[in-house]
Amino acid sequence: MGGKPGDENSVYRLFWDRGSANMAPHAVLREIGCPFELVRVDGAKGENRNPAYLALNPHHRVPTLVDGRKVIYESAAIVLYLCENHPGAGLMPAIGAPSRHLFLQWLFYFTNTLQEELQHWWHADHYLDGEAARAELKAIAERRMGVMFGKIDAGLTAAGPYMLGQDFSAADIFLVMLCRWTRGMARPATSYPNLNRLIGLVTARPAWAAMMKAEGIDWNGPLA
Ligand SMILES: N[C@@H](CCC(=O)N[C@@H](CS)C(=O)NCC(=O)O)C(=O)O
Repeated sequence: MGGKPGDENSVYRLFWDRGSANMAPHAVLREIGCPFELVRVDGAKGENRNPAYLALNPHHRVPTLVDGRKVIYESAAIVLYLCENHPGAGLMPAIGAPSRHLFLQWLFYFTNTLQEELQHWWHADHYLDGEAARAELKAIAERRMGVMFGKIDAGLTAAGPYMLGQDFSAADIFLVMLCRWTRGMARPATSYPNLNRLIGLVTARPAWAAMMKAEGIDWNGPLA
């Protein structure tokens, strides 16, 4: 363990910040059970804009995964990459498997639709000037997420308990990461019964619990 980026023999290094988009890749690494190192990038201290980090990820966001000479960012891409590298972990249906298309559908939906609304809610200041406009954007995002969660919950009634029915996958981990980010909303994801059941199943997994412990967070932690 302990190789540097660029060292072909190094283990995975996940650059992370507490409770951020690294949660899903982090939990996936723990599900896989492979060796990895965590490198904290404390956004509150501006460490995501340090030159060394910007050399890895010029977008100054977490997470970033370093795998030998390869550097990859975007949480859903990292999840997919890890699942592909470790097919034996069974976190993603194989190419040609009956539910492969649904895995891809949900992972992409979560990252480019639901996660985008969460960006509006958490970071309205990135989009608009003025408190009133930001409050309006947050309210619209929350309303739109309510519709999305309602549909996801209804789908889970018809075919749950996981997004792929009986089969747990990394898409569930990704969804539950996003669900935690709703904890400050009037109607958090936990208020949808089938979604809440899925959250319970995922958060009970040792890998999820270990990820939360390592990041020093709990489900209802402060909205920081
Ligand atoms: N689409 C990206 C979003 C990552 C993201 O927004 N990360 C936030 C923390 S959750 C961040 O690093 N923000 C710091 C910044 O934008 O400077 C992903 O899923 O990896």
